[in-house]
Amino acid sequence: MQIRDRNLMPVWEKIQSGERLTLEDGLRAYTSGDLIGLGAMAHAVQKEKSGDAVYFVLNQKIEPTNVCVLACKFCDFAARKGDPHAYEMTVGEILGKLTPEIREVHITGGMPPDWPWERYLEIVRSVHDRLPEADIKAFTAVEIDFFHKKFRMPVEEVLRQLQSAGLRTMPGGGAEVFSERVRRLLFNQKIGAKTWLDIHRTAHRLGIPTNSTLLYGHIETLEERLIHMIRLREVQDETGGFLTFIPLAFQPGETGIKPAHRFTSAADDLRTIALSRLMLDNIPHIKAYWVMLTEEVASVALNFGADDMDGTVGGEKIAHDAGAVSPMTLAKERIIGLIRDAGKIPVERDAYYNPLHVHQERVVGKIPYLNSVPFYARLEKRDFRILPVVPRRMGMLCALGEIDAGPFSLMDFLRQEDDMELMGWCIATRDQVKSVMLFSKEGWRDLDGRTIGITDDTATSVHLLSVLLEKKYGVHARFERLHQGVNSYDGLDAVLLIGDEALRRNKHGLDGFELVYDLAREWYEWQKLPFVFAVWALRRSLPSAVKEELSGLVKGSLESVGGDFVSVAGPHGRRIGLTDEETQEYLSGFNYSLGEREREAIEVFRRLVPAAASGAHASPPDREGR
Ligand code: V47
Repeated sequence: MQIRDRNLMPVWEKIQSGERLTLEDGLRAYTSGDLIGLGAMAHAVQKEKSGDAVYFVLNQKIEPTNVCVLACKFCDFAARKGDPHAYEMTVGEILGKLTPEIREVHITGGMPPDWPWERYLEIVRSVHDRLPEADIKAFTAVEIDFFHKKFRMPVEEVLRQLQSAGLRTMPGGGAEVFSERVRRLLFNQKIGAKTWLDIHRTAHRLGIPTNSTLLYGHIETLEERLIHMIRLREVQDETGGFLTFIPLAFQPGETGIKPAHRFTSAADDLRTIALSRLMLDNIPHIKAYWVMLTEEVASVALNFGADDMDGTVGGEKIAHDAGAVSPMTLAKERIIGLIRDAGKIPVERDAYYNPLHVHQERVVGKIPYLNSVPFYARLEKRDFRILPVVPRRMGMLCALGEIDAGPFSLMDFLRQEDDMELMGWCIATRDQVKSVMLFSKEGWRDLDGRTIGITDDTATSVHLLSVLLEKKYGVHARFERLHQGVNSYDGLDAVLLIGDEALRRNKHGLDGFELVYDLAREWYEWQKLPFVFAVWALRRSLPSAVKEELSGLVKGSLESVGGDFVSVAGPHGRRIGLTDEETQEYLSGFNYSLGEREREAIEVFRRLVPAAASGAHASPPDREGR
């Protein structure tokens, strides 16, 4: 790590020890002359979260109208009704912009004085009907507040109706800068920080994940930028519903704000990306929005903390009306090229950041939980590209031939046994696991007929739960997929959580769910066997030299760790709130080598779970969800 500025060292030490950065830390980093050192710190954090992946989506922007009742000083997009450049699109014109490959439709625009509520619902419904596979990311908190006031409906009702029409996520626009001073000077008719944050909280509660933004590079101070980030971080602690943070570089445009007629400098853009990654430790992704940054700066930003390029962004107007010099749309191949040039893996995603396609060879999957860290101690420095991805997605990508090796969830391995071979390592428990937990309001036998929220992240744990319920306790419960990306457990009698989230909740509890069951312990008490959650496997068709190299690296990783788990996994543990002793104890509870007892346990599980025995591509036993 190249850090030349000594002032940055205390900040780096805090990051390594899993401590949060304060406003003072942020200011120290922002004002450091060591841009490269700052970037290296942010890049290290980015790699920890996203490995080598950089995400993009095939998306289309729809701005149904530029007619707007507000007159924000920084906005060159808005028009008054009757202005020569004012436009209002019909539903037919909107649908005409959609092409079949699009996976995300981003709808936002002006707020006209005379559109009825039904017109908005019709837009969302029609887009959803035309492209049911695409996720609709629509309406900023400013627009939601406008609907709430104009149509006299509670915010919750506005969101529920849009959700029923097909809205999946919300964009992060309209946040501007959470500073009363700036608001009064630049956008005094717009909602303030509290309303913006409350609307996002409400969306998260309803199972609508959202994005977040900061408009920087005009009259705001560095302190105001950092306070903005800290306020987002606080809400994220409560809800977990923000998917990404997008620093929007101000485009000066025609009407421009007096003190800022210039574009932001590349150095300021990169610093802001790096600071976003460092301050927002709980927001999974940072977006380098090439439309406002330019392609060149966005590409460099992929080594300064950003792991997301937005997408092809067909039809953007807001930034281009304000003088953005970037192209109107980027071809998919161009985005893939930019990401590769930055030394990263291009990963095509949906609006929830689920990976859909990986445009790279020799990719090794990484389960992004604490219990997998020891496998990667030696792997990260070699030629294999690492893609952190939840177990179920790893299985799906493997089935598409887009991941070559990794610790596969047991169910996924069993379904793909013909193409994959075992490598001799696994993630197996001895008796308890601590990170595959059922949080319940009722005891096991009282769960009959009740509703259990299940994670979409893994099939194995869901099948284990199902076997325990039906075959150990003789009860039948209804499974409902948890909303993706947000912690919302309304209306559920029990919740199955896995990975770091389960570990954290195991330590601190989950409000309202008093009973806590460890599924591996339940299995052990019943079968007197370990439980194998995942097995390392690689594609049979790989050249044997590649297979040997990879096996050697995994073996070397485990050997280098020995039993000293804190040396490699301490920082990860601290970041999720575990002491070093707790991390050591947790990881010592696993057996990483696939022995006789583990193989026997796999066979017992296979016999108990019909979907595993048949090798069929059955889905987990859920009834709802996407
Ligand atoms: O809220 C307006 C900003 C935002 C200018 O959620 C300007 O994935 C720069 O939020 N210069 C809308 N910015 C765009 C937005 C967005 C973009 C891409 C992805 C996502 C997402 C969200 O644009 C507005 C405002 O903050 N804006 N005028 C300007 N002259």
